[in-house]
Amino acid sequence: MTIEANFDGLVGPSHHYGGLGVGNLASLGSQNQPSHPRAGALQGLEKMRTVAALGVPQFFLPPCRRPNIDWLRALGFAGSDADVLKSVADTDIRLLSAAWSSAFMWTANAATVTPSSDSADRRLHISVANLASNLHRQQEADQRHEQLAEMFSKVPGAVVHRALPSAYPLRDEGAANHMRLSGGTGDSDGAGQGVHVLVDGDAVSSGFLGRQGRHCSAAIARRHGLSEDQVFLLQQHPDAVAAGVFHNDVIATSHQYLMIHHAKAFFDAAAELERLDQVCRRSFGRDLLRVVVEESALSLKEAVASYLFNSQIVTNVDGTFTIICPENCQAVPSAETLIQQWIADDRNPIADVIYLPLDQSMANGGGPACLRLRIQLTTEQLAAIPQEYSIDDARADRLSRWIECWYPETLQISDLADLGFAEHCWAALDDLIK
Ligand code: SUG
Repeated sequence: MTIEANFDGLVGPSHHYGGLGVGNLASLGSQNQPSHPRAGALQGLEKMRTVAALGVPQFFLPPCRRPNIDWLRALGFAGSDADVLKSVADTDIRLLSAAWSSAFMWTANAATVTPSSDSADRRLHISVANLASNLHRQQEADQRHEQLAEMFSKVPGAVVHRALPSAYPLRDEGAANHMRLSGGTGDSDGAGQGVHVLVDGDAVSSGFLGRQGRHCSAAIARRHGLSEDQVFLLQQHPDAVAAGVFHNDVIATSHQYLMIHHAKAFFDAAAELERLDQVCRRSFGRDLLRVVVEESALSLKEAVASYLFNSQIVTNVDGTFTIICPENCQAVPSAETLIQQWIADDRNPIADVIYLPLDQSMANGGGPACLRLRIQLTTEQLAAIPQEYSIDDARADRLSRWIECWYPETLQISDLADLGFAEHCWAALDDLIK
């Protein structure tokens, strides 16, 4: 029996809008706007509560330590901590923003996962992402490895791999470019193995390349012991990348045997998608329900504006699915129409929709699915995750009090030069992890 658990990143106290996300239109559009860290963290927590209330195991990952003064020192800034902050603020505001980044909150980018049921050695493989495309995100890899290695240290069969070398052809954005398809929750440790789709951005011939390299996809599949016929290496459509689709999870989604993707999600993939349908049928003894959304039903522009594909799909206790959508979907009529069509369609397991306000994350290009990493675990593995990271009402209440106590209501980039605020953020983390 395999159970899907969700691991969400807590939004950090220095959540702000630095305009740093490569190819990410929302991030670029919000640059230098005041942010609301307290509201952002409470919105993320509310999503965790919602998922837990549906009966899905929910965990949180604590924020990374920011500002990252060591990183700034490695870039040549010297003196006391106050000197370092002042000179970076005077020299390059983007570096200051990067050192304070709260982008670790989007844990879909933290790692790629292969459950024990799918790997040749029957181990649970977790590969931390190098996030090499972005100045502000590459710093996450080491701290994330430490965090996940500790969290999974007692989990039977788990191996947490270090990030791939930080080279551009190996750029890796984790599960945001990975879809694991399976026959259903209960059957993946038996006959039916998961089928894995890894999507890279190497098909773009000029300008900005997508954030995942094909070499990365192939390396992850090898390292995780996936057999060739279980793996599909697809490419993002260049038109989608140009329209602001900086990760596959902005244009495609999947949960178990349901895969929903835009007609322009993949480049030159008709034959591979046909093979995918056949391999899934063979692997899990049922058809993959592949729903293709045509441009006439939802344009690429509307897909990016609504973030419909970044909705989070979870299994309800009765086996039906709930789709958790960002409120933006309600403002885009064609997205709303599609959601209602899926719910009304008897073949589609989506039975319900929940809309969540996530405007603080959304303004930086992060929807519900960006905020979580899915890990499929056996019951034995699930029981070995330290309980202090598990979300139930009591823990959510405690986290909510911690956020109210430590997080500023409003933050401007100019506040990031202040050593007092840096010390406040470090103390907040010490208070959480003590
Ligand atoms: O990497 N935004 C993130 C959003 C990540 C969304 N994740 C998924 N689609 N899975 C990014 O672009 C903005 C930070 C800033 O501009 O301050 C940022 O990093």
